[in-house]
Amino acid sequence: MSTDVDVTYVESPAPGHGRLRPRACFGSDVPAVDLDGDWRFRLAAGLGDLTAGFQEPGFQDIGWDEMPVPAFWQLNDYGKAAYLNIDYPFPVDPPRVPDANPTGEYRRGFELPADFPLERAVLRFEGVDSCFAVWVNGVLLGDGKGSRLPTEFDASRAVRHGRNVVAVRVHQWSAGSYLEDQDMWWMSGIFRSVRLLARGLEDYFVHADYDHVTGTGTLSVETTAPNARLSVPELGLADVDPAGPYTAAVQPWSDEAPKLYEGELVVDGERVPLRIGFRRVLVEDGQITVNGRPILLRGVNRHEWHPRTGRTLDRETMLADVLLMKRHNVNAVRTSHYPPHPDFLALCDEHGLWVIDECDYETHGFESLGWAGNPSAEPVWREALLDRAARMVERDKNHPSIIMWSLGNEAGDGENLAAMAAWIRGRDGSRLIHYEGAWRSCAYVDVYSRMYAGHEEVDEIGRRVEAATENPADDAHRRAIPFIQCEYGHAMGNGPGGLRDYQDLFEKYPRLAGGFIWEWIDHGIEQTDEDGVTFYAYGGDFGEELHDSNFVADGLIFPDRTPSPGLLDFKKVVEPVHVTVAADARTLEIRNLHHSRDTGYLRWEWNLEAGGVEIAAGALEIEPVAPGESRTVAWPKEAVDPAADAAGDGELWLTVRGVLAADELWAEAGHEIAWGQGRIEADAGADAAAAAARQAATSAAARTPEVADGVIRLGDATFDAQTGVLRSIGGIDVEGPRLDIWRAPIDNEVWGEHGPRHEPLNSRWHGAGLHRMHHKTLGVSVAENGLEVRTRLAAAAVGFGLDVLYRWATDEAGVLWLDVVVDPYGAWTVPLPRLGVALTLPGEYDHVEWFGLGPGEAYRDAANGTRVGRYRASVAELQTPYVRPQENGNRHDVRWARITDAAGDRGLSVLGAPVVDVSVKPWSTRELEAAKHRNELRPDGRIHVHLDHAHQGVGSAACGPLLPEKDTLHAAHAEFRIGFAEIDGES
Ligand code: IPT
Repeated sequence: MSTDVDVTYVESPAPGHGRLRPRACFGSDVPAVDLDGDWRFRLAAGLGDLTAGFQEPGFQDIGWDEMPVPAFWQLNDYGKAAYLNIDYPFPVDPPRVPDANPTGEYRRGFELPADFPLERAVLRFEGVDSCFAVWVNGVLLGDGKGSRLPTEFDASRAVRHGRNVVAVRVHQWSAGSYLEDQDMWWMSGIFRSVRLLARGLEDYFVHADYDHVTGTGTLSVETTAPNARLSVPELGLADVDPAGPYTAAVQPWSDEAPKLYEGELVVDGERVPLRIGFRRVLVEDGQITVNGRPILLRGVNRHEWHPRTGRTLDRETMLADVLLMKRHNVNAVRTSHYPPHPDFLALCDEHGLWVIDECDYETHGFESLGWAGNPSAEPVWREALLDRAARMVERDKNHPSIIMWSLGNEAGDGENLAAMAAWIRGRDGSRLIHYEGAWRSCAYVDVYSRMYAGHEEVDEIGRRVEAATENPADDAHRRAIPFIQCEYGHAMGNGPGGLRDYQDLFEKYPRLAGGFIWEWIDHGIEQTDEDGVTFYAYGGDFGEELHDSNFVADGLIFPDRTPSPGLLDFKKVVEPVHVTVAADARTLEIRNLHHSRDTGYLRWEWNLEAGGVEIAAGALEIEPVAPGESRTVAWPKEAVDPAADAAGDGELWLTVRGVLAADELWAEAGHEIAWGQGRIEADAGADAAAAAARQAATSAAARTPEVADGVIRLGDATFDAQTGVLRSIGGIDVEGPRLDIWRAPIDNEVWGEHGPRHEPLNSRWHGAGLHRMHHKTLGVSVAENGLEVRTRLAAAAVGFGLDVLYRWATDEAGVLWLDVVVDPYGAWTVPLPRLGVALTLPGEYDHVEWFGLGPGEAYRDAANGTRVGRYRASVAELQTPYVRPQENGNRHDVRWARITDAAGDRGLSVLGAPVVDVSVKPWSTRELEAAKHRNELRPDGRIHVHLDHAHQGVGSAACGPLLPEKDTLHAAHAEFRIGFAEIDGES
């Protein structure tokens, strides 16, 4: 017990005590001592359990455990991470927090060399979650809050040469927690670096403007030191007064050409390196312009995440994010929902990404209270909020990549937000102000920002015909400013779908400046099961009292940073250069959507494939296309006039790819940026002849079924005479195919539209029994030209279902053709998850080769990242390991597939007529649906093959609009055909 300790700061709305005023984060050669590494640690259960005198240098911490800094204690054997999206994990009774307030007591010794200037000692914390107090050698320096913001204390009166002891008390919960209700794991500790440094130059502010009309840059560096000198060799500035202003012809900074001028400030012998980017950000004619040209944000929302270290990231991980973004045509990041580690911003400056830097502020849990008591509107919180805004702006103001300051996320509305905006405007007029929660009036923001608006609404906004706001003055302002979707395309699990439709709108209407996918990465926590198999934990896995399950896993990349199919889809959708391969005109159109880069950095390659086999390839010389321009060129002559015999080998496809001609900082030469594909139709006569031949082959059934011993034989296939279900094809034992309409529901179907307005599809489907349909055989009839099986498919307790007719016939080539005719009966009230047939094969047929879209999974509304070709993969490789198992791995528009053994010479051949969706799994839909984590899925010894006529789209309804009608699969009359043949290498 330690009643002598003053802990009133914990529940005080005040942002801290004893702190130095905020300033820029910058490197310098002042003496500094890195305090990262192992600290002594004890976790107290609450304020009643603190260790008296732990801050004293002589305190005996022998026997205390060790805790790494930077790190979260919940990821280092103390306490448990907890995931909640919107709700607070404690009673909403601000500023009070629970008695059970785990408090980390940290201690470490460090040496200060004899030449360290003690009078200038500053102790700097880059991030401590959520509240802390600091002592050096037993002297209290102060306390702080604002987890993702830096805090500095003057340590001069406490430090000495030789050995020192720093002690930090970190509280899991504090008044500050009310301001940090972001949708993420609650975790605590000193999670960013700690340093003791000698204060030198206090602060500087680079003003580097660019006039695109004259090509002139204007530089002025404000500093807190009157005697500071500036050098920027490339601009011919040597040892000059930083204030300037200096003008020079410069190359501007942009996401595409992130030109940085290296410079240096020198003050009293201290050297501070500068990286200067010249640019001008404005709203002009209702558009966001940079350097005089409109920008289109092809963005992602990025939380800081690593599956082992949480929001503690090393530079390598930050660089991995930047490189992955750049390589997938992402050009913008919103740092949802807090300022990231400062190194990330430096990487954005260097590699070129537009950044919305967001303040560490969210109070979403007040929404369920009707926003009563919301800190955004309560005077008692104003100081804390202004403090947060200032600490973000001061820390990050010298990064050219930042084009907007965001006040925070989901914090309702109120005077304090307007005050933050006003303060920021006064301090830095060179950037725009963003806050989505102000969308109803947009009174104090520069962009009209929304989240998850559906396509129709975005279209209305693009046309400036959206519904008016209450106040006419606000309405006039809002109608005049650009629009962004700060969140859209919720990337939870399988999906998002419908991105192309959004991008078409963004590219169509000048007012629409693009958007940011929610979100970049799944925040799964890496775990290993008893068998040593890795999986990712999500909400509820740590026994939380309240949690939001796997809503924390909704990124474009998996926790280990493997791109999900969603990222590949997005990469194609947001290509900065559109390549249209027009088959009718035999032309190629190159449309450059870049902000300022011409296409001269791309090398153009083409290839021609027949049935997925390359028959010609080459390079194309295309004159650079200026930004905003298009150019149409002729096809390569080999494609205009393909070899006469080529057409016989299947569909002819011309693929044209724009790849990096030379290495860039973020990718090597050859990296693909844009591509287009066009089918070369064989001449009409040949097509007609081929169609006629196919017709003749399938209608002229070569064989008549024979019935004997409870078995029907048709060619080399056998069927169960009772049920009419196929049992074998040649030597392959099969079960099915039978009609199948069920798929393991995806997250967008489990969660439905955010909020209570719609019952999620999954519960409607379960209510209708779609996951437990029964087959009823109505009749099996053998005719001269084949077999006909009539069945009904329906669930217990309901009066609706599907009439299914299977017609089997063989052709002269020995192909077994199945025609399926489906007719719904009764009153259907739900769409179908899928419509196709399912069968199983022996486990040895665990490889698939196909001709169709690939190489990755694709669904009707999320197929942009795939192209027509011939592909091969093992069944294991065909699975997409979503954090929560669900429908995945579909290959779309498949013309033919061969499901074979590893050698590829025995198995089943499947023919689309003309196409079929194919997914092949080592487990059943039932197992896939039941599994909560990927490690729970184990192959069951059979190969489960799904051949679908159609799938319901994937959409993004987990947090977004319902699936559009055009992507919905209704129960309706349908007919489709699939061919089967045995592949037997020996025959
Ligand atoms: C929106 C949040 O801003 C974001 O942090 C995240 O929670 C996302 O939803 C869902 O994953 S808020 C939502 C109520 C629209």
